[in-house]
Amino acid sequence: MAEIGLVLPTYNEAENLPGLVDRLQALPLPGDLWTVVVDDDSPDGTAEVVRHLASRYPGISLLSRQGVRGLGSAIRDGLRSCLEEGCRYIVTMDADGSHDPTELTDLLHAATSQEADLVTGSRYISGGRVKDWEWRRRLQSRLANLMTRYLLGTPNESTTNYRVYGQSAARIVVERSTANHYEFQVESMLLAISQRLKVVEVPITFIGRTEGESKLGVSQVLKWGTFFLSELAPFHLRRGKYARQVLA
Ligand SMILES: Nc1nc2c(ncn2[C@@H]2O[C@H](COP(=O)(O)OP(=O)(O)OP(=O)(O)O)[C@@H](O)[C@H]2O)c(=O)[nH]1
Ligand SMILES: [Mg+2]
Repeated sequence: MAEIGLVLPTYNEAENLPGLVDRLQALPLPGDLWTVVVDDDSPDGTAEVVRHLASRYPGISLLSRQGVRGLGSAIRDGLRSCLEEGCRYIVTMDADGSHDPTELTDLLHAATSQEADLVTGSRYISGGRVKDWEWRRRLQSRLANLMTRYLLGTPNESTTNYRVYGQSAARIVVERSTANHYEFQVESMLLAISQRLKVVEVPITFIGRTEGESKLGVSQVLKWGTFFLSELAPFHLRRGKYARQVLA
């Protein structure tokens, strides 16, 4: 049984995936690694790249989905697969090289030594950084995180996909989350907080992508904004909403 599950959502990441997987496989990890790449029919042949990688390394599987179904739904399906596989810790990260694999050791260490239910990489605590991003993306990300922190009660960082889920956090998110796109990160964080799970932030250095194209377009930002507004209720009402989910 694999101790550590890894979810890599991909849409057109054929150029980025091999280098990332090579680096991940070379890491000294505290348990066996089982990787699931959740690919949405990428026209650039990402699925073929995954099959090739699976022939080189053990414990790599491909979850191939029809149509472009969104980052959030890809992560949810990946978390579900890892739970079915019996993974104790489940790592989620972007496949475009923005998340440095060498920092995974720090995230996993926090999950084990601090008994955290959810560890999130954080660009916005001491030691965290953003590299190679133009000022517009920096501002967009900073504002999004400040808004969710001060108006929804999340930690300093709630929008990154570089995380380690314990089994209870993964189960709650798989069972209760409904967000299919970029708003999934905030929704899953809110679910963890509402269940009083222990969330720990670990500083990371985020590196802007160098290959391939961003999928975060205007329509995704609008979806995120709509989700944010729907959550923007007085604190007691919001708690009421999540509390009802607990009782259901
Ligand atoms: N399966 C799947 N993966 C997706 C989808 N949208 C994005 N991804 C993947 O999710 C990760 C994050 O997406 P990015 O496009 O890098 O989004 P971002 O990091 O906010 O923006 P950039 O770094 O500027 O590109 C990458 O590994 C993408 O390939 C989707 O609809 N389905
Ligand atoms: Mg990216």
